[in-house]
Amino acid sequence: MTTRSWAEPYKIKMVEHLRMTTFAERERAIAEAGYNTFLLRSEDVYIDLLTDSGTAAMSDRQWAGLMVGDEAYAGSRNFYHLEDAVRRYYGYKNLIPTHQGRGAEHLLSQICIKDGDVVPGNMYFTTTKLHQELAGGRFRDVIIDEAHDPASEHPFKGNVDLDKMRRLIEEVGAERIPYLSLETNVNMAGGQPCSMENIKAVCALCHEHGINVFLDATRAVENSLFIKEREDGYADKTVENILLEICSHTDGCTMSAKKDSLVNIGGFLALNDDALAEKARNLVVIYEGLQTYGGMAGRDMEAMAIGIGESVQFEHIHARVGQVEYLGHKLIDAGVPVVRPIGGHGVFLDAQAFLPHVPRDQYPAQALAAALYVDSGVRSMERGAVSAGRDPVTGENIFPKLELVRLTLPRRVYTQAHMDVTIESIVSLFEHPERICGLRFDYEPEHLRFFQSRFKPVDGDLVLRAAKGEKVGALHS
Ligand code: PLI
Repeated sequence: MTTRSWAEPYKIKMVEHLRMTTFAERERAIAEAGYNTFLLRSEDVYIDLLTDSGTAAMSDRQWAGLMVGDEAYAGSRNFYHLEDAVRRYYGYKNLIPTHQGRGAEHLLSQICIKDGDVVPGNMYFTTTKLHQELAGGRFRDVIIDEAHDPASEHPFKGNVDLDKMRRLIEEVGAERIPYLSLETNVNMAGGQPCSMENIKAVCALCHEHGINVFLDATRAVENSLFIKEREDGYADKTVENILLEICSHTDGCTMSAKKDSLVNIGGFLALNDDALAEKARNLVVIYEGLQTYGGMAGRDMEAMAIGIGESVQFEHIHARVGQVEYLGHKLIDAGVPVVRPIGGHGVFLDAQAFLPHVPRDQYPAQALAAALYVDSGVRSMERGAVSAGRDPVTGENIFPKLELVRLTLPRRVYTQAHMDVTIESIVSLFEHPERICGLRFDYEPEHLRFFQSRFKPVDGDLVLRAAKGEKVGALHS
């Protein structure tokens, strides 16, 4: 039997026009942006694969939900809809809404972490780690080694290494570990999932020692699909049930609803423990807003409640991850080095393998992201040494094993033709990598430097030199 194609379970009702730019315009734009794709104006971008955060297209039902926003300062009906949705799909008892994920991370870090504590996690995430450090904690990576190897085909590269966790408990004592931060579909590892078996085992180990486990549930729905597809015994379970099962092993979660939940803004902290939830409610009113809106408008909470319900539908999540896989497998077929297996929210180029002539301290991933933009107007993001920042104690640059460029797919936004244009641009760069030179810092802010840093090419004015006689950026130059 021949394999049949599948297509998206929606059709397009409204379009947003994109501005086409020339090669020369893009060269100028990236120079003005200090070779940092975060500093580009979105109007100068053709296909925006910077992030899947807050960039989803909402459904007609979500837009309709905006119209029933109850903008009362206290006790908005939309808060109760959201609370029902979180209880139904994630299973946690107490909901504390926040303006986005980092608001929830801030609250959790402040109520749980004491000076000198160690907070383990399955690889770091930028904002999560910074909030832990600002609360007096130190982050410790307990992910399996395979997660740091872009070529490893391990199906669950997000898994926690139980031995690393045991050794940490022995080394510092359980009383110095306020919680384990367990990320589903680990972003910095390439959108790699955890298995249910590992989630169960790591939660049992932590609970045995009185350590809480808080999920970073930002991409837990994508993780649930991978469990369904890859783990024995889950093929016949629904994504909805798998998500509930993941959460049932843990004590609460932080959530950036700007990803899985298909909204442009919003987040929450969810906690089973009433006393801890009370502490969080005391803080949310200081930093975010009243405990029934936490920085969101009533209409935003309604859109999120509806988006959560849509996010667990098999047809949706299958098409979402399927589009990422389409992009990834086409690049693999062309021999482009990418993180394997293809993750849930994006394709991650291995910049060290792509640009072997650019040394680590000339930030190959930053340079490759800039060059891709110049070539075709596709915006991607560095996820390597620039994102990792400096060691808070020594002040030295951290050089993580992974030096990646992330091509992140917004949900329900781009077509297969957009993917094909992206693939052609990357393949053309890969055919002549020597055209791309490294970068050096021109300005480096203190925190989360990847957002605002500025760079200069080490080799003259250009990050991407046209090969002699060849017209690069043929798409719209
Ligand atoms: O951007 P926020 O504040 O809503 O969420 C922070 C955040 C927490 N955890 C994880 C795993 C994230 O991926 C995350 C945000 N990610 C962004 C912005 C991204 O581009 O991946």
